[in-house]
Amino acid sequence: MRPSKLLLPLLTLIISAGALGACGSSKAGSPSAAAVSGTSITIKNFAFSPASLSVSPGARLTVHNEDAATHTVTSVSNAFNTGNVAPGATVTFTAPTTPGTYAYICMIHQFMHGTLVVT
Ligand SMILES: [Cu+2]
Repeated sequence: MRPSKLLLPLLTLIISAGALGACGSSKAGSPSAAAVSGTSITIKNFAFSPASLSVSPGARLTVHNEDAATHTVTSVSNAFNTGNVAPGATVTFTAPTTPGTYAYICMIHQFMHGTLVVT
C-alpha cells in the first residue's frame, strides 16, 4: 500500500480546513460538487443539506435545524450569519447580493461545512 495515495486527499482536506480563517475571496478550484438550486438549507446529523446551494443574489433563504443540537450558518467571510438556530427551529437570512461562492460553517461545530453559490 502506498501511503502517498492516501496522504494527498487528506492533506487537501487539512489545507482547505486551515484556509478557513484566511481570505475567502479565492476563486481557485473548480466547482466539483454540483450546487443544487433552491432556497432552503436543512441541518441534520451535523451536516448541511444540500452541501452546496445555488441561489439568486439577495434571495431569502430558510434554514431548518432538524438536529437536537443548536447550529449556525455562518459565512467564513462574514457575508451572512444566522446566529444560533435552536433544535427544531427555522430561521431565514438574506443571501449576499454579490455573485460568488461563499463557504460557511457552523460556529459551534466548525467541522460542519457548506457552500452558498450566488449566481
Ligand atoms: Cu452546529
